[in-house]
Amino acid sequence: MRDRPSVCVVGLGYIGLPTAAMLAAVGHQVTGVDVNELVVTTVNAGRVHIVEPGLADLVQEGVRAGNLSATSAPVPSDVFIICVPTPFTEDAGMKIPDVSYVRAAAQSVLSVVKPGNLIVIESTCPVGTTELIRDELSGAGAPMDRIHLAYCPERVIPGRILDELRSNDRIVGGIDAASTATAEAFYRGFVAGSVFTTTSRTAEMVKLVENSYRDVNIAFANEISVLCDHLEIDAWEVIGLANRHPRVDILQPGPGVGGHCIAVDPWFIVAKDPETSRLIRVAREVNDAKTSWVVEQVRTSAAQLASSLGRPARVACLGLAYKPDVDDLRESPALGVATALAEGGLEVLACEPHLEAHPRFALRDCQDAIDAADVVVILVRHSQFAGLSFEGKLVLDYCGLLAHSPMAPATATS
Ligand code: SAJ
Repeated sequence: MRDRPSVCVVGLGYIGLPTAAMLAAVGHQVTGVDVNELVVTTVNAGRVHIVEPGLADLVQEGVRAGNLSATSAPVPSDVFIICVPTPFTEDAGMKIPDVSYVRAAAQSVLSVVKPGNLIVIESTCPVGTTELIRDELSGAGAPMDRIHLAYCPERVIPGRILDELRSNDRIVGGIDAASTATAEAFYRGFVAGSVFTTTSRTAEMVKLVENSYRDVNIAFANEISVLCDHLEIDAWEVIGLANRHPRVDILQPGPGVGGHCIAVDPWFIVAKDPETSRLIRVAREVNDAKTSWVVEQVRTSAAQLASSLGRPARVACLGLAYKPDVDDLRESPALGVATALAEGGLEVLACEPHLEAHPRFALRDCQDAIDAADVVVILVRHSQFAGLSFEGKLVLDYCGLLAHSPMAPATATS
């Protein structure tokens, strides 16, 4: 393969577009493919349809330099990277992964892929998907003994995607040794971190294990927070002090776990082997239950306040995004809380500094929302919320914005 192979990125979403723009910036000729015509037109105009620091400039520069363009079907290239979503269907309380987009993306490459080319799947997939794709492409007549196919999970965190695309270590697992070696050489061309090689099945499992690990650890923090509430102890103080132990590092409680990764990927393990993945499943349930618990707490406080005010309490919800300092609402527990409160009949004054507008809520300036509210519910620890005044308000802080951190050196006694 050439030094800077041409690349076709299938799927221009949260991962695909930054990947395409970054590869164009380091000198690859990149074509992005998306089924959504609006996305194709937007990218070809040098603009972006998602918010990610640095992305707008990189896309604009790639298009201007002629290294990046978008189209609605794959074009002949040396490398094809599949970055389409893996949605899920619900069945008996379980989320079952749906790899139909990955399969369709692989089939769409068939008409242009040639011997010696490399196809990489980066979408999160249940174990065995890369082998399934090999069998399907082979069944459709592709010479899979001469086409390289590998799985290389994306590991980037929204908010720092462009940095992490190059700095993170990568795991590459081919369907055979030649595929692994070809994919390894490709990633080594632009990754500053290490590139580790393994089988496709192992690489698929590594991705699911990483996100399940984080989910289980957040569940522990969320369980501690509810326990502390029952015991009338400050959970933030407990966690901060426990974390002063050299081998303890508890994560932060919150109103639940959102985003399209950590709240979803653990189910890809559970769906494969429910009997054996009990801890992973319970963690999912604990994190989902935390959102309902927050809703109930706010409702109870609002009802108590209403009886003393003699009118319904107004509730300000600070933050709708799934985590701090992003505009992303996918699977957002904060949005879930605000929606449940509004659906339950409460007047919700919503504030989300990262969004101009929201279809359900008339977004307010944060300080205005606080001033007009009786109860203030802090749901996301956005940096913009530092410095707001909550004087005279009942504040329910579910993400530790106002917590006194025992982590600060000034409070340590040894
Ligand atoms: N959260 C907490 N407490 C914490 C940390 C996070 O409640 O201490 C919540 C967040 O508020 C959010 C959710 O968890 O609602 C997930 O946020 P996150 O920052 O942990 O992760 P994501 O979903 O933005 O990105 C994760 C990352 N995975 C890991 O850290 C193992 C990222 O590296 C993956 O690339 C990404 O999933 C993905 O695409 O799979």
